[in-house]
Amino acid sequence: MGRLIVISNRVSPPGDETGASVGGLAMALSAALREHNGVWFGWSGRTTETFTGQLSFQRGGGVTVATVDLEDQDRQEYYNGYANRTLWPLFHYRIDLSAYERSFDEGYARVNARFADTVRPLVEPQDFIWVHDYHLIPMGRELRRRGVGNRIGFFLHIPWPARRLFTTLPNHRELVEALFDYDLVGFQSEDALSAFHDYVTQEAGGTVDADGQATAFGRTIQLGAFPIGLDAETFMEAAEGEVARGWRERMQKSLAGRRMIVGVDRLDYSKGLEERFLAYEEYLARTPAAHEQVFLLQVATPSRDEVPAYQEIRARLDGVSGRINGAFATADWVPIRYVNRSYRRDELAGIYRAGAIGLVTPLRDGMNLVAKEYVAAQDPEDPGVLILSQFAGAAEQMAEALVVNPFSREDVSDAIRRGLEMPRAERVRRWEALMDGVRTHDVVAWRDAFVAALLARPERAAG
Ligand code: GDG
Repeated sequence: MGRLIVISNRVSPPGDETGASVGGLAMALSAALREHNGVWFGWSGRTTETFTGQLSFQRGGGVTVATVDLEDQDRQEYYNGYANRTLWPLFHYRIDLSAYERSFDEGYARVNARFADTVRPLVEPQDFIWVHDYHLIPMGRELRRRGVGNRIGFFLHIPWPARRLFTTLPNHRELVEALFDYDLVGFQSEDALSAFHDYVTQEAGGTVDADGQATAFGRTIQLGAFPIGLDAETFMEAAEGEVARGWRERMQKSLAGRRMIVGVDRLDYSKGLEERFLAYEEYLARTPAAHEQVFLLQVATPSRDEVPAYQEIRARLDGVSGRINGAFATADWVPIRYVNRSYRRDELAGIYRAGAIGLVTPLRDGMNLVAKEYVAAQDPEDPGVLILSQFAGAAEQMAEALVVNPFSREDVSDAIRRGLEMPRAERVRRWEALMDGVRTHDVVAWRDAFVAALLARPERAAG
């Protein structure tokens, strides 16, 4: 079998096991590549005045990482523009935030073509290629144009929007047509998959058969749902390590007998942080007995801060958390500890473990790995309770969580009360079922399922 070539916007340097880089994608992919003698290609994160297409290589841990620098204009139009100001909000149902500017389209097309030019010489006949996420939807088409006949799969880490929303995108048809240049297109959830089916059959005039083969634009491809999992083994090892233990003890001390609700997210409007704060406020308003007995620790790691909507959500959260703290705090109790910094993965494991509740309430999320990490970090004898949004892909797999509607303050407030009162036997029973799923459907199972489905596709004649 040939090598696995992974192409994604950003890559993690080899040996980055502490998880200095934030984002589920990075953590999942380094685990997936370790076993496949893989090459991982992407943007270095750096920009230069003019594009040179010069590759830099780093090797380590059985993985070769190849990166290329982009131009400043690429960063603005492709990364901050089309990827994060057009597609990200649209795919997370925020058409109010989605910007449709032609310069963004051009930047997106340009960078996909540049990536394809740069990666093309690395591709050998036996290799198979796995492209990741919304930044690189046209990559398959660009590679085909350059004569790549190898098997190419695409995986979307974020939701696929409902058809009526998706058609607000001016070039929606072109984007979907480009997906038909892959051999396999994978989604996180059945929900995302069925939204895509809907587009194919209702908008593109195509068909999808019972095995998930879709035909449209004169081509047939395989579709499937491949829910991403945690690098469970490594994460659990980290959770048992010294650093995690140190943080657990440090958190225990700082609880001072109080119970902690914990949230950990990239600071992103899709994560429902403002709604979460307001639901917690509702809980405090309805539950005077909880005052001084409970607090919410929200770690919100700053992200994409060159994009205006991210500056706005950050300012709003400062305002809302400050207002709630002002209204409820006492001389020795602050109801929300709101922290804008990042922690190492093993530190996070210790923090999760100290939380009586893991509060994971995105308004839309492809999967959400934090929900799985919270579960994996719990004490089997005395686990905490996961509260999970029905709009996270993870909800399809984690029915034993307290599943809530994140738009309803009352619903979330009720779940907080229920979680804090839940008897140990019920907590253990729910946790065991959740943990079983986290272990079975881990990142290795995800990779294996995707790769097997890709390799099952017939080979094309070389271009
Ligand atoms: C996208 C999709 C999908 C957070 N703060 C810190 C930190 N994190 C880590 C978490 C977790 C990851 O970042 C976040 O992953 P999520 O899955 O929750 O969300 P996205 O970043 O939006 O990821 C998502 C995912 O891709 C994978 O397909 O699940 O739906 O949106 O691992 O722990 N990590 C560290 N310090 C922090 O402060 N080290």
